[in-house]
Amino acid sequence: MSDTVTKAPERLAEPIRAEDLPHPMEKWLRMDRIPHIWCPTCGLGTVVTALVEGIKEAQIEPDRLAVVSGIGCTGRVAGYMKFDSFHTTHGRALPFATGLRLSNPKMKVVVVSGDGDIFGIGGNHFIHAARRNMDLTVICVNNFIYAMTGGQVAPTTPGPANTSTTPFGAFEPPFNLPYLAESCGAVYVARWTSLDVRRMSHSIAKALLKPGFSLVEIIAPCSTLYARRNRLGSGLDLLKFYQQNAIIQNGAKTADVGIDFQRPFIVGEFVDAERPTWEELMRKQMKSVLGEKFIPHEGGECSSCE
Ligand SMILES: Cc1ncc(C[n+]2csc(CCOP(=O)(O)OP(=O)(O)O)c2C)c(N)n1
Ligand code: SF4
Ligand SMILES: [Mg+2]
Repeated sequence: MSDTVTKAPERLAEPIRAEDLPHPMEKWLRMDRIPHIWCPTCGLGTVVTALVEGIKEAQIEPDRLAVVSGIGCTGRVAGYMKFDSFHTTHGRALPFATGLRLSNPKMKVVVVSGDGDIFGIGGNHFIHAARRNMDLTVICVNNFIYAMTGGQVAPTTPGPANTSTTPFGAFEPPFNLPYLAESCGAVYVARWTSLDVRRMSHSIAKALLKPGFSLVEIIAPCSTLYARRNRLGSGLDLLKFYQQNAIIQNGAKTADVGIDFQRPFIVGEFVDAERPTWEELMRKQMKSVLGEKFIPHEGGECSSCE
């Protein structure tokens, strides 16, 4: 018989508590604002993770990027992120972001907001920012509803979904957001679900590095209002639905990617085109008229560049 004695594993003096460990996203989040207000299984958490991963992948320094949001549950994203971040008024994230970008063309400006905010009251600003090919990235979290205010019908609600303002079922035709964006002139358009964290991150990185106007639409579960009102189960059940029903078709025609209620839908990278940006056109025009008298505004330096 062997005389080897198997030693019992040494016991740790103190158990490690999760709350004592640094949060892996600490560098990117305003930890003093955590815990966040979002419901369990809401899609917004993975969108924030994907945004951080996308910024890292694009190798953009934190002081070179600003995050702008409108209102609603999605509108809270800006407030949790440790960047120059702005929580603006309903529908006005895009004109605010435009002003920010033009005052400092060295900044990347990303707008993270909801379907109701950007395509309802803010729809006019969206179409003009895309038409101008303004150098902005829009991440629209599409949960098919005005969530924060109690689940009213949104411009994206597919019929016949039940909402608090359509208790007998929605019937207005919803926007197909990638089609709208491409028609108005966006140069990069992609759609993923909040389950596709890696694909979301890659698309966000591409969108951030692409000069001009880009839209990344994220289909995300609203467990508390959309799922509950429509008896679709939990946010987790909606994620399972996405897993089984999101069909990846990169390069699909945007006209074909409209979304019907609880039917299979298309995700992917749809548009990657070239067009002069607003800033390029403006500079060309001014130079052609003013010649050497035109001094382009280059934007300010950030603190780390000094
Ligand atoms: C001028 C104005 N009108 C109405 C509101 C109320 N309001 C706050 S959030 C919201 C809905 C936002 O929906 P969405 O953008 O889809 O965001 P979600 O909560 O779904 O993420 C509305 C109408 C407001 N804040 N300001
Ligand atoms: S109400 Fe809906 S969108 Fe808002 S935090 Fe809860 S699950 Fe998310
Ligand atoms: Mg919404």
